[in-house]
Amino acid sequence: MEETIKKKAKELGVDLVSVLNLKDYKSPRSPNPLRYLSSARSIVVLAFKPLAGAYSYQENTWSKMPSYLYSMEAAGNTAAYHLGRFIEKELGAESFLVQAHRPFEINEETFRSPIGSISLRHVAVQSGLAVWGKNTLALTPQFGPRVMYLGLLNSLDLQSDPPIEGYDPCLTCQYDCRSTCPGKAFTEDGRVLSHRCVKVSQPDDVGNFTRFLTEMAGKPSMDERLEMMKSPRFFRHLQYLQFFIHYRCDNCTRHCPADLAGPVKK
Ligand code: B12
Repeated sequence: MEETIKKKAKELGVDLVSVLNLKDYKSPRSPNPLRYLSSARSIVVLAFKPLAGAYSYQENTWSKMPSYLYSMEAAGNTAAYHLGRFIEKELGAESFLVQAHRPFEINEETFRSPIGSISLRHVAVQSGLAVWGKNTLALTPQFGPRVMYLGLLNSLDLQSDPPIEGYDPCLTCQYDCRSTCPGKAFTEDGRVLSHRCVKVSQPDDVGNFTRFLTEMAGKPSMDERLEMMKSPRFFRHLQYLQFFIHYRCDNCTRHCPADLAGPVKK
């Protein structure tokens, strides 16, 4: 059954696919998966490779996002939806799509450090699709961290794929992702401080828009307030809030040479 699902996933355009039985899923900070699908027993992890244009330059340009998040999210959701329907129609099970990104649940506890319904990095590592990197990303031998993960929780009792062995790209890596992080977001114990990462990587997001509004409210004259509203900064916020997220920093992903490390290549 695992092979049938993987074959179907590949036909639907998925680049990498693996399976994790929920008894092998460990992500202490994440919610209980049964909260999303009461019959859930396994998760199918799907990884999509961005178009080459997303990373063809050393610099991160504003226009990379369609080759990256927008296209992969649209194609990924479509593929995952069809795979979910395949699991339901052909294999008689139930499924739940674990989205790549937003929306995540926002409450008092998580609004400063959001938590996804399922930690896709934990599932990718525990099901042998990737290993943890020093950048806290899930590194695949094929594409390094440059993939987008989605998941399908489902009610089938599938057998987990084994974790990867013999691939530890950070051991010999010359790129110091942690100390060169422009947001100084990495902690000693291997976590990423969300607010520090977001300040640099998503400067147009809602938190920074609030700062913009506070600054504007403090301006003494209407002319100065209007000047702020006619600035590119305001329009960048507006575009971001209309869904067009722009990751202005992605150094830990862009410059990571994990896919060059070998020895596992497919
Ligand atoms: C919320 C979120 C963020 C938040 C918070 C990140 C965080 N601290 O978890 C912010 C906004 C900062 C963020 C930033 C980015 N994100 Co983000 N994010 C998510 C999201 C939606 C949820 C993550 C979550 O639930 N975290 C909370 C819990 C589970 O984390 P945790 O248990 O505390 O684990 C953390 C540490 O303890 C540590 N960790 C845990 N175990 C171990 C073990 C070892 C050995 C090590 C070294 C570390 C480690 O890693 C975790 C990160 O701090 C996921 C999608 C998803 N559903 O998984 C995408 C996701 C993790 N993001 C992703 C990406 C691409 C990014 C960015 C590169 C975006 C960009 N700027 O271009 C940056 C990367 C910053 C970084 N190096 O982490 C990808 C990662 C792909 C990959 N190859 O791993 C994901 C999986 C989205 C996807 N669908 O592909 N993200």
